[in-house]
Amino acid sequence: MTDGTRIETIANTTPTEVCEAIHAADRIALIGHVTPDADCFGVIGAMYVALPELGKRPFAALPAGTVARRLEFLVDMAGIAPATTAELAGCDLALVMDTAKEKRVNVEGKLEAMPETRIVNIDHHATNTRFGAVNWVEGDASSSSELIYLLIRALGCQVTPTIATLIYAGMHSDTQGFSLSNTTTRSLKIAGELAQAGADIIHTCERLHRSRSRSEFELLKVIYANTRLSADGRLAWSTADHDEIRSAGCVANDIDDQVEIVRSIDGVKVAILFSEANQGKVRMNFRGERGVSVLELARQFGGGGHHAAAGAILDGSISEITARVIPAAEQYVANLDH
Ligand SMILES: [Mn+2]
Repeated sequence: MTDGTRIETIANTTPTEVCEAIHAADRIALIGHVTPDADCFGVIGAMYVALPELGKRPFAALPAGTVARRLEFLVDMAGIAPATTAELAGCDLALVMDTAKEKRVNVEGKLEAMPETRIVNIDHHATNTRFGAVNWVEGDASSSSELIYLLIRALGCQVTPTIATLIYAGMHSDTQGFSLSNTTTRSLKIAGELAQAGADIIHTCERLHRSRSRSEFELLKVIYANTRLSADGRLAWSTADHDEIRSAGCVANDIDDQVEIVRSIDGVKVAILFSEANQGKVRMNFRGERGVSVLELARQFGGGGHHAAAGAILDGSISEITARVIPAAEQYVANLDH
């Protein structure tokens, strides 16, 4: 190359303490968050496949009933056999990944169930509470999968086609196909390296985007039909109550990124999906569009997450919770200065 911008290789930001903790361990628990998404399965799956190369025994925490149908292919691809509570408690190290708070870990009995285990916390949520003995939090990483790619490289493990596919799935999903504001030069470069390593991008994208069940499709119809827009057009929200979710044939695990429907309207700065998969508990997915942060809004209701994508859960019915949250959200968008 003779002119133009110099192309730099990716700097590996993996802290040495993280590699040291893994090298020193024997039995390693792999833990993600409740209602696990593709980023969660990407990191658990990739480490599950990578660790045996270092002579380590991986144990994946995946309590029964927590895998969404749409994402089962990732668990199958990694060949994950979920660990028992006793196996998790017998681990000397746990990698808790993609999980902002201790109480969100997808483990029966939470971390109290494994009191002897050292915790390494690896995450990209800005609100991560740094609950580990070692904490690696990069709030501007596209995904936890992006960090796990760097970790696997730092550990000197091979990036097999299976590992590359799992990591690609996590990155693709958290960036909505490299279309959101968390898409960076680094994430695109890593995506290129994953393609080079043999990631099966076509199959992954087909599973993630073009493999909806009829039930999931029925739920989308409900969410489209229930979408509302504020008078100024800057706030959009939709709802799916317990009966609607059940009538569609869906369960809690099927609520994932349907808020994308709501945010897709031109001019919307804040989008919210209210869903009541578990009766009496309303989950809110907040999305900020066009540079707007929704983190403060989610925090008003005890939630957290990222600037552009956050969540919260409140007790009550959909009508009670929307009556509380919509006025606050309208106020929030009214105060935006752009
Ligand atoms: Mn994530």
